[in-house]
Amino acid sequence: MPTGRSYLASNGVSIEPPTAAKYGSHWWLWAHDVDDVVKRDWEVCRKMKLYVFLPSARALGVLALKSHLALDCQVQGIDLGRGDQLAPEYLALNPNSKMPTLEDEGFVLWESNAILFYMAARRSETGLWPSDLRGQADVLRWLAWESAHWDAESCGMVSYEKASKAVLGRGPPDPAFIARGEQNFARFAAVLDTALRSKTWLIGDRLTIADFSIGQLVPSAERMGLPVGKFAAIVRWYNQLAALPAWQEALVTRQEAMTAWLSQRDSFRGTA
Ligand SMILES: N[C@@H](CCC(=O)N[C@@H](CS)C(=O)NCC(=O)O)C(=O)O
Repeated sequence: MPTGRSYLASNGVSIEPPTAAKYGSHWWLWAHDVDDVVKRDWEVCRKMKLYVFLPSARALGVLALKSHLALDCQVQGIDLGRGDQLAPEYLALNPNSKMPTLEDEGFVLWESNAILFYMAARRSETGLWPSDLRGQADVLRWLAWESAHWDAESCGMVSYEKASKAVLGRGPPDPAFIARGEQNFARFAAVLDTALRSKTWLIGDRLTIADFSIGQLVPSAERMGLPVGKFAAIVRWYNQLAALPAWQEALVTRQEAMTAWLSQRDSFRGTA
């Protein structure tokens, strides 16, 4: 609701919205007083905004969840190869100079698992963030496991060495880190596989954000040569996740973005 702060329309005109006191719950009447451009801009301004490098694995889960929940959320692409994450305006949002970052009417959130939680909790009726204590604890267990082990010590470690370093211009892959990531993958993929043998989804028969969080690294793990196919329960579970229309849509978006990014980079380097 516009409550007194001025609003800069796309045509450069500064508008003082009415205060809540003046229009009360009928604040939207004010919108009828302004032209269409301003109305449209006001809607954009009220939307959530998600900053992502679309080709990245960590963009996949948040993009898929956004579509799955039909959230009104603007996607703002950033280019990690060009260093957008180091721009002062971006650093003011995310001092880690990493993506994804979510902005919602002045509230800024980073860490993909926190973003998944925030989105799912806004649509509590979907149950993607469970309402019962044990369900919540179970999801939190898997989100923590994803951050600490699946991402940082295995899938993420290998893909950082094999792919991200090249994107970010951070030198050649380090074989020692790749070997350690591969060893860790064998250990943690076995844990995940065992957990999934007796269940449809990670916490039982309910789809939750734990599935979105852990599933998002599976396609890049395969691309990085990690032996996902050896783990039958992971393959069965991931195929089920990938069959969700929102997941399909996010995969296509990501693939198109990756192709475009690679051809732009190659033509910039004169190798296309
Ligand atoms: N734990 C973080 C990890 C985020 C992350 O590592 N993002 C990478 C994506 S490739 C990034 O933005 N890297 C940019 C950089 O390190 O400069 C999350 O889940 O959001």
